Amino acid sequence: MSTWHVRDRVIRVDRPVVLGILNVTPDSFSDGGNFFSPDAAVAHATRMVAEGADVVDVGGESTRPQGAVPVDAAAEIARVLPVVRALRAALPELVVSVDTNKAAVAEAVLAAGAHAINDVSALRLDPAMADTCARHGAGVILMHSRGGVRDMATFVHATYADVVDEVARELARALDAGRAAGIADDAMVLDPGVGFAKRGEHSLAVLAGLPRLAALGRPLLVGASRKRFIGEITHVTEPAARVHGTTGAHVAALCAGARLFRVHDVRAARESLDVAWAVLRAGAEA
Ligand code: HH2
Repeated sequence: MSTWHVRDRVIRVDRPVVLGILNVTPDSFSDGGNFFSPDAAVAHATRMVAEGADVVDVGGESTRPQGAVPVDAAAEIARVLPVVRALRAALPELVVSVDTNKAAVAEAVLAAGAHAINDVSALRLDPAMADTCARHGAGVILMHSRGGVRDMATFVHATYADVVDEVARELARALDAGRAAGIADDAMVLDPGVGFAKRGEHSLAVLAGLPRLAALGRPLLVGASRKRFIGEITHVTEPAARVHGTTGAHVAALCAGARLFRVHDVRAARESLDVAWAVLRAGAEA
């Protein structure tokens, strides 16, 4: 059984692990505008934990496909730090990750007790990020992307000969960068970055290609929730209405080797993944 070490906690990856998304951004693609006050954030996190979330992932900067506006570190800290403090005070058992690519933000939230950093640039965009995570013994999600915050969710860098092979090589490079900075192997998990510098066909290919990414030796996390490729297949244009398509993506990803899932609709993810997991286990034991 593999594990994910996040500071003083060990998350057992012997069943699907669900990360509930808590956006404190004005412009995220599916739930932007819910500018969470710390009280509202605690209420939403409490609900997600009751529905089966193992981790809450707090994000203060959107990387949405059209018109993502980078925010500076001070503004991002002003959004996420009060929320991290409130979560740690109100829900001390909860594992908190923070979605950021800036070392200054990581430093502030880790000092306030966050457990993990979810870096959609896989340590690429801020040269101080790896060292910051290493110093705090933080868990790190290394997500594949190309480009900067403004264009990483567009198609300008979506040029691949073999998308699975190239994502594997770029994630291997990120793992090496983490190791070189002193991040423990068991603190890192890998994410193919569905929708990031990937057209629909690329997102499908990396999900189908998860077994090749598993060869890198770390647990795989998938963020498919409500994403564009699901709308392309189902013709559901409203992201918040893509829950059924999301369930399909989750179950397929689980079968292909994903073990951690970053989701908006926690209850749907928890129940569908638990049932799919029980079937897979029964098959493995038969
Ligand atoms: N997707 C988004 C943000 N962070 N982190 C990981 N590890 N994997 C993902 O696939 C991923 C991620 C999407 O970004 P955004 O447009 O900000 O929307 P939301 O946070 O609502 O998913």
